[in-house]
Amino acid sequence: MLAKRIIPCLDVMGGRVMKGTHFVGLKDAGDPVEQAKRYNMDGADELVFLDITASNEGRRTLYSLVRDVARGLDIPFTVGGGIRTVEDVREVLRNGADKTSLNTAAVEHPERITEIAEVFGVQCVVVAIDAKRRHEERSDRRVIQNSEAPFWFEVYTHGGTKATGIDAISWATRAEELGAGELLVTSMDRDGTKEGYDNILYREISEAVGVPVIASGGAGEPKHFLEAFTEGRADAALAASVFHYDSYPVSVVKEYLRRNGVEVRT
Ligand code: 0VR
Repeated sequence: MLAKRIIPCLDVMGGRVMKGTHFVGLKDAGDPVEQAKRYNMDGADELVFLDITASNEGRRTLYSLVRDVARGLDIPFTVGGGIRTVEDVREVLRNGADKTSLNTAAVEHPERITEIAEVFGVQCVVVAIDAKRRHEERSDRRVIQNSEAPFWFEVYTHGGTKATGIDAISWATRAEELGAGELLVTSMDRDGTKEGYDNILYREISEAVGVPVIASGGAGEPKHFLEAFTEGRADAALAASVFHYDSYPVSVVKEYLRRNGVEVRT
């Protein structure tokens, strides 16, 4: 089995790292270049940079900032937010990214996933899925039956502002068929709450696809990472708040995982 990856995420707005809860109430959480260097030194396996307002503002990603962040890194670097075309991908790769993540453009133009994978390879294409639990009845959706009321997972685009009616599990399998090399799945219900990952979401998707699944949203302590790998069967775990505010540095999380039998890189 491959080693599990720990991935800090920089949600960037106006050139600063921002962090909120459930995708709203964003507050300043530091300088992206400084944060990136700190995570690189502290043993992060990869770094994700999301320009979280780009799709909503209809503009492209902040290329110069991407370049400055990339300079301080020697780990794989994924850039997302506002990536729409093959040319956008070329530009972020030219500025130091190793992979790109697409959410809004992938939902609006699914053929882009294939186009980008054909030009740059599937290892470059991360499809980001922002999902939220919905409790109303929909017979055409993958309904999850557990001890609580039944629910399904709906895909959101435009930085969490637009509900699409699309079932997240079906979308995950379609994205894989189209050429996604990896899926970054964010639980909007858990984002910023520090209550733990929505492991039902990751387990459902991990069982439905063959590509690696990155769990995102809700990490608050080392135990949550362990649960994402055991209960959620995720391949990697991404987190923001828990690292930004230094509650638990990456190295501490990795040491905890190692002690609990999870293989992680040093
Ligand atoms: P934590 O729960 O603090 O670890 O956050 C993980 C993850 O949810 C966030 O880093 C991030 O990817 C959420 N994303 C977006 C956003 C937040 C606000 C507005 C937009 C977006 O488009 O991804």
